[in-house]
Amino acid sequence: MGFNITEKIISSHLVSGKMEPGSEIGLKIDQTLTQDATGTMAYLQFEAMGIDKVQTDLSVSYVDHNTLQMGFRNPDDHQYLRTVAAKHGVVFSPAGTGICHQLHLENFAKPGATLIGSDSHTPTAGGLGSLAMGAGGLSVALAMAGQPYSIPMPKVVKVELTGELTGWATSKDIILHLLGLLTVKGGVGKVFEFAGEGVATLSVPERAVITNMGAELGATTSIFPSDRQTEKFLKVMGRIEDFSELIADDDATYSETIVINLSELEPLVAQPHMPDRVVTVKSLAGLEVSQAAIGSCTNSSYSDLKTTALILTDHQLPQGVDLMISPGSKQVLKMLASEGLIAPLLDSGARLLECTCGPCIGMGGSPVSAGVSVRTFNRNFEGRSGTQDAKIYLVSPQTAANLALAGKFTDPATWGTPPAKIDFPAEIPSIRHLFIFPPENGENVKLIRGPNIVPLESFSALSEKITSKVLLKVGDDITTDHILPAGAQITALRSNIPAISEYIFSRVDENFVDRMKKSDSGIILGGENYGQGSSREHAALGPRHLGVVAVIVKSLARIHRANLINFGILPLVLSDKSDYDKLSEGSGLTLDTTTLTPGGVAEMTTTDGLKVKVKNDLSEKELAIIIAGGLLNYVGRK
Ligand code: MIC
Ligand code: SF4
Repeated sequence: MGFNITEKIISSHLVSGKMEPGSEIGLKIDQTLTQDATGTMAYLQFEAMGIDKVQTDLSVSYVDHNTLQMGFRNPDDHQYLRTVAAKHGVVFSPAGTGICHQLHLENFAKPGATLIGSDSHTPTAGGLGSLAMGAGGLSVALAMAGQPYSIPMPKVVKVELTGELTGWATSKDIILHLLGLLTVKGGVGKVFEFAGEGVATLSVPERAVITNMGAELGATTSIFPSDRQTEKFLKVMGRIEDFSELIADDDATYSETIVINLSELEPLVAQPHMPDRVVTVKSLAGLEVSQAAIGSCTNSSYSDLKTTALILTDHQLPQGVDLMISPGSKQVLKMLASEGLIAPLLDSGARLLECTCGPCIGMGGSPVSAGVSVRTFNRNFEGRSGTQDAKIYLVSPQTAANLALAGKFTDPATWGTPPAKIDFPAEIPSIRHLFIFPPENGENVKLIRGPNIVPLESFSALSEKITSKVLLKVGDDITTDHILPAGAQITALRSNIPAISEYIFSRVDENFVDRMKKSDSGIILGGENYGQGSSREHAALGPRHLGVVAVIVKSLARIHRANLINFGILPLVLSDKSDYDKLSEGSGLTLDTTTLTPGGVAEMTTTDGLKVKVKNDLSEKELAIIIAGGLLNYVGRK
């Protein structure tokens, strides 16, 4: 029987386990990436493993999240990242060079390679045929140390694209359509593999929009074949030697097939506050818009911004509409500049921001109170923009530009004729001083740790008996942005766990941290899809620092589950979901942890004698990691 693309890459990287859906597999990792907000922890953890040089083919450290330099914190982080990269053989991408996923796609991603990154949108590189997954920083550190990456063998879903995009529909609308269909929980344990005649009509950057936002489905990753489009992209990027064809065998099988007719798609929008609340743009006609933002790792490519410039040419934004544009990389910016496309952007009244994550992670650009902001980003969680009551709508660049010009939602039928699809120029202007490549031998590189870099904490092993209380009860779809909010002030503390822990659940319940401090330990009770969203391991490290010993939920998101295990917090799932209603904040619970078995069911007892059955889907190794008090204890600190 033939292989699909996912199976081909997995089989050529399989170090342990069987390729049967659900069973744990270990994969050799060819490339890693980190970004600054998760990177400082990842490199501190890598240092703790005592390895001189990264063992991967390529590891890159990007600085794109915390680029505001208001005070010493972020600059200290950047300096540490630069020196630790040089010391251990990691390529360094300084602030302003671009957004990690856009840069990785342009410069380093390879068809057929495995990539893990300490950022949930690492699957962007799947647009070029990499098997690219988001992971916690510690998992990335371990891969840099040469250890395999463990995941449950995913199911592979075939997404067959028929027809061709027409009118104002874009690849963003393809992924918004899928999100509307499957919801933010729909991709758990799955890889979405794209196939069908429609694939050939999409360029690599268009494919990357889809694989990027596949993360919002909760998917392990998404992937496109490597074909003529891939070859063309790599050629333009001056990397033709990285090209190899990668397509599914004719007799490949899939766990299910979803068919999308591209010709039927129209502009779509995800409404506040979840990326799966998808409706047509025209259905919202009349809704006033006060802000628009074009950029982020989802939609900041050359073609996205050139289309934007063409739409804005000879038009003026209405007064009171703020349009922010952040190019994905200096390369994109230079391409736009060399074609004279910056002038129409500026003349329209738009603002040009740095080539960074910027407003996507709440680093400036917050909307006005209760404002409506249309953004080409991938997340619209409540409060993430920095304005708690703002309403964020996720759209394509084409839609954002048109709505900004109108100052309100309008029917795409009134937008006129869309600009022709943008092709790459045959040649791109060369750009120097992008990356800092490490020396062959980093032995003499001096590591610089400013005061913002706080040493790692050691955690104790799991105790044999847990006697604790539910100190917080939350509902379904709790995101890591709820657990640890984004925003400049908080994100600047990513290298300082004691300080950042003060913000755990701060926007959900301002007394949670106080309650934790008054108790020796605590338990969090959650609903479905707990911990969805970002890969930030601080959403596990912070709770662990405060004394959280277990989270008991209806279901868990993949990366957050792995982060909980990495830091020795028990991820437990209620066997009977109705027990959720029987427990409340303050419920006392005991658990004899010696009764835990991999994949087994254990019994917890409440102080009123109620028995609550909890299952775990832990492998033997994962349970051993938790018992050791986390992954660093398990692998041994040097
Ligand atoms: C995000 O989009 O939420 C982030 C910021 O890029 C995160 C990583 C982080 O919190 O540092 C992600 O998606 O993993
Ligand atoms: Fe940056 Fe936003 Fe992309 Fe996260 S989703 S990597 S914050 S641009």
